[in-house]
Amino acid sequence: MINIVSIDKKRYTSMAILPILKFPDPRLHTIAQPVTQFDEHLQRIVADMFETMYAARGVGLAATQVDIHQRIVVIDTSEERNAPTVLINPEIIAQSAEKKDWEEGCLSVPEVYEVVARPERVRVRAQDTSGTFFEMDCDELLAVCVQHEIDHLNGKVFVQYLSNLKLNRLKNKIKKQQRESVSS
Ligand code: GNR
Ligand code: NI
Repeated sequence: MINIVSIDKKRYTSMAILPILKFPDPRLHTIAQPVTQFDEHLQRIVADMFETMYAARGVGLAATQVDIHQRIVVIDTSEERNAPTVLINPEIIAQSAEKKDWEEGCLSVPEVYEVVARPERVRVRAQDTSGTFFEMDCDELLAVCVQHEIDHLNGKVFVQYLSNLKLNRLKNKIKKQQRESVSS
């Protein structure tokens, strides 16, 4: 007898932890394309992105970071890690004039934490996995995270907000670490 249930399980329910691109990988500077197909393939990408984000203990992940250049973001800023949020084709439609400093980190720039000033509050418009539009008001870490992730979709990594001096120091430090890890 052919077991259709197990075939379905294989095709639709197994998730995967995807490799995360690391700065200064040039693919991190790709501008992601809008999502136009709200299908099973999209749901698979979203499920894999959640698994990857939770495994890496991140509060957000942009598809760019896993070398998928479509406008897809997953976020969970909850303490309990039980508030998964998907943003497809996200856009900031309003932002506060007030800015706030926040110490940011990034799964694509491991062990680097630097302060970035961004609008304190933003209103974001996005689609869910079925293509339905919604809007969300964000403050605190969620506001920081949404802006950080939309930057990724536009090919921007948070360290690009640093002064040239700091960014060059960081690039040299990463090069040195890479030389050391090759020679050891
Ligand atoms: O896990 C993450 N933490 C974080 C902390 C402060 C500001 C932004 C972030 S996002 C980051 C995950 C990540 O790299 N998303 O792109
Ligand atoms: Ni990041």
